[in-house]
Amino acid sequence: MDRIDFAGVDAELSDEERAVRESVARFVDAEALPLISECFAESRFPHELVKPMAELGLLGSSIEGYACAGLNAVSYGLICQELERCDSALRSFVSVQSSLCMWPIHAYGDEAQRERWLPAMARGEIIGCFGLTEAHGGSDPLNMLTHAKRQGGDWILNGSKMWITNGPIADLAVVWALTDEGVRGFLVERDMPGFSATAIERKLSLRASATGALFFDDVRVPASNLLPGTEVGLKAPLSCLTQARYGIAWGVMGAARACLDESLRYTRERQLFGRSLAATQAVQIRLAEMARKITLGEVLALHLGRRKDRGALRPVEVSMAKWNNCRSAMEIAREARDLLGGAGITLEYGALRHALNLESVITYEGTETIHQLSVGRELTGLNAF
Ligand code: TGC
Ligand code: FAD
Repeated sequence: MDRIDFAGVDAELSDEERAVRESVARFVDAEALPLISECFAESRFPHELVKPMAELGLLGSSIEGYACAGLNAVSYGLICQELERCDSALRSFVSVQSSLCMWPIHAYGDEAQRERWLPAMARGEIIGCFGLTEAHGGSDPLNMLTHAKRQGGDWILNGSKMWITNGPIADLAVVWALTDEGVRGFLVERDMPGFSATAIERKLSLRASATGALFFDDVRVPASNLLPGTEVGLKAPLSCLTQARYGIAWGVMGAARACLDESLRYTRERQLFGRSLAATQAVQIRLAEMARKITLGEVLALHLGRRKDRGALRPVEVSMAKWNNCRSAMEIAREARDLLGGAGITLEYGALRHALNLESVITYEGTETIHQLSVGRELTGLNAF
């Protein structure tokens, strides 16, 4: 079969959504997949892909105006899925740029901030990062130490952020800091005195993504760089996370698809005990299990996308999908690695690279436990955090 589709997901897409998916798929096959193993091996972010991604309209794709594509939520999900079919690092880059930087500037920024940043970010000329997590515990962001104090019309920012995707390559950081009024969002520019970023080296996961730490040492941030529309508190950063987590629910199904496709190719060709490995009952059951998880995950992602486009999506639904789809993708990637035998431990195949990446994906944007506890809170009405 051409494209695995046991629930008729393809037929539920509009022509425009299918066209978006096909154009991203062509880019991934022609330009991204040929680079990715080397980037992973060398721990290098493929910077040369930023411009082509921007030209395809993949940055801030859900935003109307400001040189953005104005696509719907399902199209954004399909973009994430195709990019993560290549590597979680590419989807991470787009998640952060689109959902965690451009989205809050659009939702909570003033018109001058939107005009200044969004078109340049859509063109890939400005790269953004999102600083919420701190070294002493990311699951509980309200526990943050980074703070901003008013001085005249400006703000003086001190503290640090850890595990920041795009941190070492970003021109702009959306930084969440404690103020006397509560948590607020600031736009911190790379060349502001006192701001620095370092790369986190020797990662075993997301090696093709640039991850770093951000440091703020008496950084003077003008009032014009405060996001004025944010309500004070965690609500604004959590609402950004809802956007990105939704994209992850789609994205990881791309990694899972890549693993199933590779397993199918390999087990069909591999001859053991006088027949193709794929002709054994045990292997077919394992492949069918992988297809079952992808089918359920994609149906859930599509359903959420339609609800998002209607404005009906609730954060707890996104928690359920992020948890379910990351767990399924991780199980599929590990299963695929095993089906490849010894060959599965090399970079000639994608399964272990995806499995290693998914260790980060199941942790960032709220660990699996955090999403389970959000679902538990909805079920019981009791807050266990
Ligand atoms: P809680 O009481 O739940 O909520 C406070 C207020 O916020 C509202 N809210 C949300 N609004 C929009 N979207 C959401 N997802 C929301 N979740 C909550 C909520 O309604 C409430 O509003 P109000 O009016 O009632 O005050 O807040 P809490 O402090 O109890 O939150 C607990 C918890 C654990 C859920 C939260 O702290 C959390 O999500 N922790 C995990 C942190 C996290 O996910 N960090 C991610 C950092 S960024 C990242 O990892 C990027 S990686 C990207 C990549 O490379 O792809
Ligand atoms: P902790 O919060 O210390 O959690 C440790 C363990 O405790 C986990 O298993 C967790 O599930 C568990 N746990 C926590 N609370 C409870 C509880 N109440 N009950 C039971 N178990 C619990 N952050 C950003 O702000 N921006 C980024 O761009 C970004 N990019 C990232 C990229 C990568 C590659 C990685 C790995 C992380 C990134 N993060 C980013 C940080 C990420 O969001 C955090 O790692 C994540 O939120 C978890 O925080 P932590 O690592 O401090 O783990």
